[in-house]
Amino acid sequence: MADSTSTGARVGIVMGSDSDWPVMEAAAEAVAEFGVRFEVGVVSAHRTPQRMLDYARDAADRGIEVIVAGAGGAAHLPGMVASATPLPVIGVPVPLKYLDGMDSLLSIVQMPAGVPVATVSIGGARNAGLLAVRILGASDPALRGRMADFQRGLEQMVLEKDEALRR
Ligand code: RP5
Repeated sequence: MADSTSTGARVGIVMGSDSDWPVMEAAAEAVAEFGVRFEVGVVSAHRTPQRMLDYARDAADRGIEVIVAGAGGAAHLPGMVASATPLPVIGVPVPLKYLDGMDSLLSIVQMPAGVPVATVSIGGARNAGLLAVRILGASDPALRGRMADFQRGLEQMVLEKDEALRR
């Protein structure tokens, strides 16, 4: 992963395996739509535990403000990252071949009190990216304004679809 101190990345997007990328790419796309810099990397809770801890412990000092963490199956990455950083962590349950992602969801969502992970829906990487932007927008009025514009766009889209369907 590139050094976010030099890249200016504000959002860290990590996943347990490169096989998660087809799902997690939507988080990166959402963040990019808002012009927010991000970094992407594979950090496995089970296969590279030390790398995961190093990533989580260093992220804030490197300028990362929000972490999006996706994993599938025994999806311990988001929770373990949250245990080792004071930053907000958004968990994305990645659906695998079996169990339709329910295993991923339950592995991420049921955190012990004191260690929160904001869990999105199964495969909900786009919403994870949008939530990261909203979190940054709480202290960044320009970004908050872009999110409000985006929401008005959603509303307009629905109104146009209604108009096209109306009989
Ligand atoms: C998890 O195991 C990863 O997040 C991935 O969803 C799953 C399978 O990984 P691979 O065997 O495809 O590398 O840790």
